[in-house]
Amino acid sequence: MTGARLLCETFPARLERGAGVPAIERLAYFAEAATAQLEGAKHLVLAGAKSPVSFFAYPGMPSDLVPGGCEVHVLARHDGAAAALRALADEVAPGTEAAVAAASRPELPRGALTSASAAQVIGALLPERAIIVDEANTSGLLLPQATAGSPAHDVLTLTGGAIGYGIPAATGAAVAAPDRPVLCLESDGSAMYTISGLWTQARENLNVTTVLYDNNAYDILRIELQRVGAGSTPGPKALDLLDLSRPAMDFVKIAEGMGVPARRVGTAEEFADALRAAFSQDGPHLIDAAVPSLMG
Ligand SMILES: Cc1ncc(C[n+]2csc(CCOP(=O)(O)OP(=O)(O)O)c2C)c(N)n1
Repeated sequence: MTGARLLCETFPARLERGAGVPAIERLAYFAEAATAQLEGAKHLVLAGAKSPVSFFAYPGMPSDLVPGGCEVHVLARHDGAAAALRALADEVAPGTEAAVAAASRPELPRGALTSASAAQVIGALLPERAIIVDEANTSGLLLPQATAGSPAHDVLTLTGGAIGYGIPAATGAAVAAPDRPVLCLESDGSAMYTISGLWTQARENLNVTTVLYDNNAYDILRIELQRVGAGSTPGPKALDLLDLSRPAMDFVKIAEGMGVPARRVGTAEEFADALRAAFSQDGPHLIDAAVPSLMG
């Protein structure tokens, strides 16, 4: 199948990936990046996916991400998508297997904890057969590269835009797969929607490690506010709406108050220590990861 590429939606419900698994590119969240990924495509074959549109509508930019002149073909709706793809592959490239990702892990970084160094630590330490629930939002942008060659794992993401999915989904995953480590990557604003799920994790002694990306902000909304062209310098009222530091939330106390052991980390080394410890002990843990906002 010369020139064919496998892409999945930006927010797939579940994606298997990692060493030994066919490497499937995720369509990028930001419209410009997604447009670059799709540039030059002559045919877009949809199997269980809808034709891609950008998450936000930006003035003067098309929301439809299909490049001009590209023909869209609906191969299958959700049901039967895998079988339809297999049949298509057998038809156009019989006997060919998809290339799989090679095993490789990032070096453990040192120094300040940022979303980039946190991603490297996760890629370096991810256990076998982990289930990652990804609601890291802006703090998770570099995660796909850092974990591409980690041991095979599943990634669960929210499929729409309603935040607060991460803690309950991780709780459910741990109930459904008690023999697998669950890593919940959760940003502070989203965590607050469903934080009570931590209590369920403690009560049921579930193997969930929550990394709480504590950037004190609704950071993606700060970024999108700039990108939609709502003014290059938003006023103090607009900025205050997107600030989570007044008062600052103490996620260590919140977690401990619900029976989940917790620790705050501010360097890559401390984060690696805390992650190792959490993976090696039964039951839920929360790591309050102090990371800077991407907006500075
Ligand atoms: C249920 C619901 N309420 C509100 C929103 C609007 N919203 C979109 S992103 C976001 C903030 C996300 O902030 P956070 O989880 O801290 O992640 P960050 O952007 O800082 O990485 C909000 C409030 C939403 N998508 N869903």
